[in-house]
Amino acid sequence: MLLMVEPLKLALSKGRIFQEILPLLAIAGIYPRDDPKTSRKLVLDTNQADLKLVIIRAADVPTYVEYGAADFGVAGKDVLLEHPGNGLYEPLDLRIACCRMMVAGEPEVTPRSGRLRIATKYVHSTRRFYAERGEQVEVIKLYGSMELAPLVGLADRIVDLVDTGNTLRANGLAPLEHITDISSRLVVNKASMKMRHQRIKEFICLMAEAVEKQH
Ligand code: PRT
Ligand code: MG
Repeated sequence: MLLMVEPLKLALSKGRIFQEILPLLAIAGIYPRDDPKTSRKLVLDTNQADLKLVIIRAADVPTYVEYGAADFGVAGKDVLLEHPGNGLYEPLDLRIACCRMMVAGEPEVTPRSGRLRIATKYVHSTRRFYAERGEQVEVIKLYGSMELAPLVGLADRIVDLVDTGNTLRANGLAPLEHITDISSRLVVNKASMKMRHQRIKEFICLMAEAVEKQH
């Protein structure tokens, strides 16, 4: 009798993480059968019968993996820092989708006196950064377009991800302080790691080799 094993599910976001993981997967001999840019499918088959890709929002990856809806996933460190707790293993830095988390603002403007107001999607990282410096700030949660906040007087500063710096420059903002370097990490569900140890270990090793080959 053939024993059917559930395929492993790897959670990925479309966009830059999907684009940048493709070459690593290819080095590991893994090829998706569909492209999420052109397909509306959220579960993609690969050339390996026991591996499927599930396509979800970047910020949802840790949740899917923590609850075991995906066995493992790829998430930016920025996203993981906003998802505290120890519900996940983080065995590998994939060194893709790299950027920096930074404080930015209008270069010539001295902020109002009193508490600095910081607009960001990264509330947890921002609070921690200023708390470590013993500085009292007011953090305003936004879901996107942070660059607008200083221009319309919503905030004195923003905390955002910076790659080329073009987005800041285009809005008359400049990077002011470096908080941390960001790259994407492989995260693994704790139960899956135990139950499907052999197969997941093998995948982690293949990906680790691929990361080395790419650098
Ligand atoms: O799908 P959705 O838009 O909701 O999710 P998402 O925006 O988080 O996805 P995506 O694909 O944009 O980002 C996924 C991951 O890529 C992030 O979680 C980061 O870990 C990583 N990454 C790397 C970046 C950048 N570089 C980056 N530059 N994510 C976002 N940006 C944005 C940044 O927020 C700013 O708006 O790009 C702009 C700055 O880029 P430069 O080149 O102009 O400096
Ligand atoms: Mg985006």
